[in-house]
Amino acid sequence: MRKGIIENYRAFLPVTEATPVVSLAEGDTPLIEAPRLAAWLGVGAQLRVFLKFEGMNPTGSFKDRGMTLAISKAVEKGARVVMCASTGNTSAAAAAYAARAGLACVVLLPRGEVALGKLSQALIHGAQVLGVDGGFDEALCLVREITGSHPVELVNSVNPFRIEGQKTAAFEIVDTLGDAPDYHAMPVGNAGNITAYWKGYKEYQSAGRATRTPRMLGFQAAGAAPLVDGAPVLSPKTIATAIRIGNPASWAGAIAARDESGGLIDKVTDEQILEAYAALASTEGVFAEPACAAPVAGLKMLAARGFFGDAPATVTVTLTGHGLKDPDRAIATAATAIREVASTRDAVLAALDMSEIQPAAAVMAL
Ligand code: AN7
Repeated sequence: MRKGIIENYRAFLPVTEATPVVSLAEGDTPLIEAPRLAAWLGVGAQLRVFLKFEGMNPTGSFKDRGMTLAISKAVEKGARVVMCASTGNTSAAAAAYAARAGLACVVLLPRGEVALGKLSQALIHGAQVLGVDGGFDEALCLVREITGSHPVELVNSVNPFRIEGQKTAAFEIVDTLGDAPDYHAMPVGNAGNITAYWKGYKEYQSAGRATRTPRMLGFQAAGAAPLVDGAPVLSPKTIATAIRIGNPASWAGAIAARDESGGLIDKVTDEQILEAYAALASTEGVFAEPACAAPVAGLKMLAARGFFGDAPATVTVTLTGHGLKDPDRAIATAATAIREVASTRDAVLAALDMSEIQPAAAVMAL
């Protein structure tokens, strides 16, 4: 039974008996082996690829892991109001967990740049939603300023409890595989999650639950790649709106994860992201939002460079959010579209491409 990440990993988290647990039974997400995607990546012969599908969390993204802890600790200290800036998923999680806890929630979003599903979540959970005339980085600045001078709890990942909760995804991967993978690939925006995974992998190794740690492979969108370019990006641009971030708050954490693990942080274009987004959905039936395709595209790029060599290895990929978050992008990207036909047998058959349809003889006989 899903009990939520605080109950599942209590010994590794900063909670006590006095902490009121606010949970929606997050975590325990599937780790799906993806052989058809591995073949598409060009590494099917030697790499086993596993997808950590974080879209299966209660609000459809990995943010729930950090939010259960951040909101539980906010309630423990007596907070009444929580606040965050967000490219969408953090606001959805904050609004949902605040509703569950009976707290008020305020979210600042970059106006016009948040995927429809995420906006609908913040609104239906009853948050006060403000669309600022600026990007995520400006919104986060405002939130830090306001929470610094008002009795309002900041629940962005600069709140250390968010990172603590998010590290449990690395624990789950090790618990499922029996040890850490050789490589772990993930998208990077504000860089809280790569910081959290690296912390989780290191802690599990120290606790004797894993014999090793993976090389961390982070991927940013080319138009929003400050960690790769080495300087903040003033006007970040990418169709992967979740990671349209120009000045990551956990910059140092991401660099430490990269360097301590012997990994890398690289960038992929929107074109590569969209190709990987469609490939993931069509080869494996896994629907993840565009940002999640950045590491998939990144693995393909590394494979083409011969990065993985010939030795057998295991790579896990975090798919951070569900594809249903951004239905507009799916419809715009899909190779097919809905077509209208009359409701007759002849019209339906005439409209279909029958070349791939080989009906069984018994069905034909009907
Ligand atoms: C699907 O919701 O920053 O590197 O405000 O929604 O930890 O920031 C979301 C980030 C990757 C990047 N994939 O994670 C927000 C927000 C998805 C995301 C990221 C986000 P971080």
